[in-house]
Order: sequence, then structure tokens, then C-alpha cells
Amino acid sequence: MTGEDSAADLDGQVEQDAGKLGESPESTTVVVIGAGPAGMTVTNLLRRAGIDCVVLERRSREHVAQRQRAGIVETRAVRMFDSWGLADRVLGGVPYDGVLEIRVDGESHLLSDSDGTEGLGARLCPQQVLVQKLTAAYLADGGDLRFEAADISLHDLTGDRPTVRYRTADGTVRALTCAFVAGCDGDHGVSRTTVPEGVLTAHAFDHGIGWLTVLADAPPPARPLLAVSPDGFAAHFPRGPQTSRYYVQCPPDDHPAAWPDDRVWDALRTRLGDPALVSGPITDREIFRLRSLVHDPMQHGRLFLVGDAAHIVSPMGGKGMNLALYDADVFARAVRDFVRDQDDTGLRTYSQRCLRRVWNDQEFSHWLTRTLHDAGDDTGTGPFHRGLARARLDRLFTSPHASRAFAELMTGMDPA
Ligand code: RFL
Repeated sequence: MTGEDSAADLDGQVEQDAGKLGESPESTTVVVIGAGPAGMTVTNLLRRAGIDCVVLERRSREHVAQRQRAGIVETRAVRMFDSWGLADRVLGGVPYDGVLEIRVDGESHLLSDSDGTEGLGARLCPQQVLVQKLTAAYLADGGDLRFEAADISLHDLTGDRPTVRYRTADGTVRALTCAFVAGCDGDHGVSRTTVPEGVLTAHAFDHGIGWLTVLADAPPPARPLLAVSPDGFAAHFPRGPQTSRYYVQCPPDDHPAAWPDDRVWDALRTRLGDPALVSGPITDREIFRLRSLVHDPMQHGRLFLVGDAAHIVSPMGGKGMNLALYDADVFARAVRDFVRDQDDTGLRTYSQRCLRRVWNDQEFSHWLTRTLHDAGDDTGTGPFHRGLARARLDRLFTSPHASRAFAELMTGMDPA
């Protein structure tokens, strides 16, 4: 790709393609596939940079707006939105005091994420609130977002101008030509699977651990709570003024039906060391395996994979959504530099830059996963690893240097 073939040059050629395609292709600079946290961040940042884009999302707006997963926007990501002048518009929720509780056999230890840097801190902002606000901001600014776009297919990714085709809700087939495609369609999307075999290497890891995850209309904890107990790991996170998310370690092949309400609340009370824990109606109950996955490189021709489309990080440490926001920022800056200054450095180094942080966060997440599971239930890895994990926790609770390093990783303000 050369500096000269900027987005503006592409528009004229699109018209020539119209006959070839047998339909009326539209032209834009970036086609974004997927309207989750990654896609909606990319689009808002691109609009902020004055670059046009079209978002294609398979689901309805209502469906996307209700998907509940992550709950904390880390400090680095809050400051990223702030640097684009978007923090006030897109971040909902409440400021987070940065204190995390780790309870070991019922004994409480508080860890601050204060890393000594000045500026805005993390926010307790449920993922669906962030997505709703990003979507509203983009549409209010006149952004082009097409829900219920079916059968998306990507073409000519290694040429100068890829084409993206899709079918609208009324069955019409449409085509869009563009300078770049941002594949923000998650782990099960179409972007990554379009890349020919042999181009990407998948590094996959199964932690051999299952989590029952429960969403309930029950009082949130004062602060995010992670608990180690001989019965296994459990956690309790705020998700709204009267909503909580809970995690309970279980066999990876367990079934939600094996966890009726009484069993869920009994397990939580025991593992959290809180016999008085207030219960409430359970609105969602799922079991998933803790797994990690990295695709390298995160680019193929003019397709750039952003967020879960490129990597999955086990939920311990709360990094999945935050990595998606990081990729989105790196991608948007790279496109801006290319379109505005014909500088393709950011595009050429996109994969390398993102993967450095991805592996950094995978390591943090893996370390925390092992520590909090091995320290409690020693049936998996045995008493030797239990001793190691307890020693790591002890160091974290007693050494200011260890807790400072932990804080840096929690906030995302580490140098990676
Ligand atoms: P998403 O959120 O999956 O969004 C992808 C979007 O693409 C659409 N799509 C398509 N559109 C068009 N055509 C197709 N063929 C398409 N296929 C898919 C989808 O409908 C969707 O709208 O990916 P994105 O944007 O990369 O965001 C990633 C985050 O969602 C993910 O990393 C986090 O949710 C992970 N995660 C957590 N991350 C954190 O930072 N902190 C947490 O506390 C946290 N908790 C969690 C989590 C993930 C969980 N699950 C999924 C196991 C808790 C859970 C339970």
C-alpha cells in the first residue's frame, strides 16, 4: 500500500466497479463489521477523525444493546476516550474507587489500583451501557449503522479496494467498496474465517476450568470481590444499582441445570465467606470454559482484526473488552494517519503493536486465573501448586512493590 492511494482516490474507481458487480456499490473509507464494543469504538473514533465509515451488524439494535458481559472500563481505556474528547459522551456507569477485594478463606484483603499516575480513573460501566452510549453518539452524529445485515462476505482483501457484500432485511443484496475493513465481529464472526488457511496462526489454551456465571437482581457488593476457598473460586461484581454478576468455579463440562437457585446461593455464601449474602431473582445462568486464544498476525491485506475477532482472554482480570478498546484506538489512529498524512506506519505496525498488549494481558489474566484457582481447591493441580499460589497472594498482600505492579496491570497503565 502506498501513501498516495488515499481514501479520496478510491471513490472514483468505485463507480467503474458498479457494472462489474451488477448492483450499485456504495463507497466508504472503512467498512466496520460488528457493532459490539470494538466496532462501535472504531466508528466513533473514525468519525472524530473525520473519516467516513459504514457499520454492518448482523443482529438487531435491541439485541446488541442488551448483551451483558464486562463491567469495568479500565483507567487506560477511560483516558483513551478522553484523549479523543469522548469520555463524557460514551462512558456511563459510575467512577470506580479502584479498590478490589480478594477474600481468602473468608479473610478480606483490599488492593488499590492506584498506580501513582494523575488523571481520570477506571469506571464501573457495564458493557451494554458502553455499547448503547457509543451507538447513540455515533447515530446522533449522523453515522451510518446498518443492523440486521445478513450473509456478509468479504472480497479482494489483498487488493487496493476490498468489497463487502451483504443482504438487507428485505432480501436486497448490497455491496460496499472501501479502503479498509475492520473485522470487529467477535470470535464467531465472518471476518477471521475469510482469511485463507495458513495466513494466521492460532495460539489456543484451555485452562481446564469452568465458571458458572449468574446475573441476578440482587444488591451489588461495595467493590469487585474475588474469593478463594477450599470449595473453589467465586466472585461477585456490581452490574447496576440493584444488579450483580456472580461467578462460581465448576467442572468445565458441568450443566446450568445442575445449578438450581438454592445450590447457587449456598455455594456463593460458602465460598464468599458471607452467610448473610442477600439473594435475588436470577435472570441469566450460563456455564463456560475458561479459554484463551491469540491469532497472529491480526491483519490480512486490508482487513484488520479488532477485539475478540483476533483474541479471547479468559475473563479473570477483566481484560477482554479493554483489549478490544485498545485495538480500536490503535486502528483508528493508523487509518487517520494514513488518510490525513499518507503515513502508513500505523497500519504496517498495527498487528505488532496490538499483539504486544494482547500477550501482556494474556499473561496477567493467566497468572491471576492460576493464582486464584490453585490457592483454593487443590484437586486440580495439587498441594504443591496450592502452596505456590498462596505464596504469590501473600507477596501481593504484603509487598508494596508487588501490589504496585498488580495495580499497573489492573489499570492497563503498564508500559506494554
Ligand atoms: P463482541 O462483543 O462479540 O461483538 C461482536 C459483534 O459482531 C457481531 N457479529 C456480526 N456482525 C455482522 N456479521 C457477522 N457475521 C457477525 N458475527 C458477529 C455480533 O452480533 C456483535 O455485535 O466482540 P468485541 O466488540 O470484540 O468485544 C469484545 C468483548 O465483548 C469481550 O472481550 C468481553 O465481553 C469479554 N468479557 C469481559 N471483558 C472485560 O474486559 N471484562 C469483563 O469483566 C469481562 N467479562 C467477558 C466477561 C466475556 C464473557 N463471555 C462472553 C464468556 C464475561 C463473560 C461471561
